[in-house]
Amino acid sequence: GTLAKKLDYYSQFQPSSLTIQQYLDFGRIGTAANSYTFLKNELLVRLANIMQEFTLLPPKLLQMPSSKMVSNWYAESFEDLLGFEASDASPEQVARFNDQLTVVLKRHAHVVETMAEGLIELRESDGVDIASEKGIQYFLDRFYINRISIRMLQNQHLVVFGNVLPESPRHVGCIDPACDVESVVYDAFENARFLCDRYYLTSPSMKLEMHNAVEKGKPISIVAVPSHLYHMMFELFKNAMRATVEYHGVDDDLPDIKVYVVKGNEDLSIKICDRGGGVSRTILERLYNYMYSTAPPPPRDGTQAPLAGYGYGLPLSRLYARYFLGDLFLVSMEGHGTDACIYLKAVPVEASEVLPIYSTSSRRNLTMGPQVADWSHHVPGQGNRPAQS
Ligand code: W6P
Repeated sequence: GTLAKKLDYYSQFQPSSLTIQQYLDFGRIGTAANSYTFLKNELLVRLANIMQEFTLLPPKLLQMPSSKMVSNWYAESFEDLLGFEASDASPEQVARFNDQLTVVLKRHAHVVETMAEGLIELRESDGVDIASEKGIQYFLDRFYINRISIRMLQNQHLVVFGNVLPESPRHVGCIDPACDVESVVYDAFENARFLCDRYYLTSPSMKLEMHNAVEKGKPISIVAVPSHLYHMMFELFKNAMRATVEYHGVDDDLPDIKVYVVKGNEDLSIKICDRGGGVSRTILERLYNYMYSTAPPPPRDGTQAPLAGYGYGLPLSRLYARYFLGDLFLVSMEGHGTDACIYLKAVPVEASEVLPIYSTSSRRNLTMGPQVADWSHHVPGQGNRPAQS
């Protein structure tokens, strides 16, 4: 029908990636009318690009009730926004648009949990082969970074031109032009520590070292979305604390979690080092895997949820880092401890959105069947397998 035609149309356009600087400039000197005109098109483009990929998921996953719900939310929102295609940028239309954005944000609030339900349903009904698992991993990374970007656009518009209040007078939308990294680190640490104390009745301390290599001796501030940085730090602290307490035991002295924050000319680097015994490389790989990390939600009956369940915390944190061309790595030494590193662009004109594009190559990545191995190695339990053609 017309929806499918519009999807085809809008998915032909590449999303326009913005830099943090552009978000900042637009929030300061842009007009509601311009923002509206850009957004009503850009949201349709970003929605269409990811909705096309959605249809390439394994059919078994698409049939799960939860996946269908998510897919329907996207279709509804796409249709809702199509309603503004031909509208002018009058104050009345802008106001109507803002109300619509609020509805869309709310509709998509629980997409992550609902998709996770879909994966559980799939695993319980059928089990997943390696090829599907790879495809699902590839899709979800793109799907969630697309979602982060769409919510960023909507929030930014609603804070600057709508009636959503900013976090502080300094904020431009959800961007803090002078984000104090030290206070975000402390905030995340204290909140993780609160959970750790409640669960284990003990918690490790933090030793924090800040080094501003650009303006020596000055506090470190960057242009950033503080909530994204907080999300990553909170997640990494919970994991580091859990590993530390479980490895050393609640009755022993706990080694500090060491944190280094360095601002260079190009990068802001953060390293969080725990001595929680580390993990093997096999397990490390699984920490980012949506399929492996999908556990049924913790009981809602008052029994305590574990401190860090390796839900989607790590893969999503890595996406928050990558979203503006940063990254997140874990380096572990099994038997000793783990270092978690976050890199963020320190220069706002270089922090550019990383957005998935629907294309022949994404189609290939999603629909490729199982590939024949082109490296030989021993697979435990399977002996030496006969060569395949
Ligand atoms: C661990 C496993 C982990 C994940 C993320 C951050 C820190 C740590 N420490 O042992």
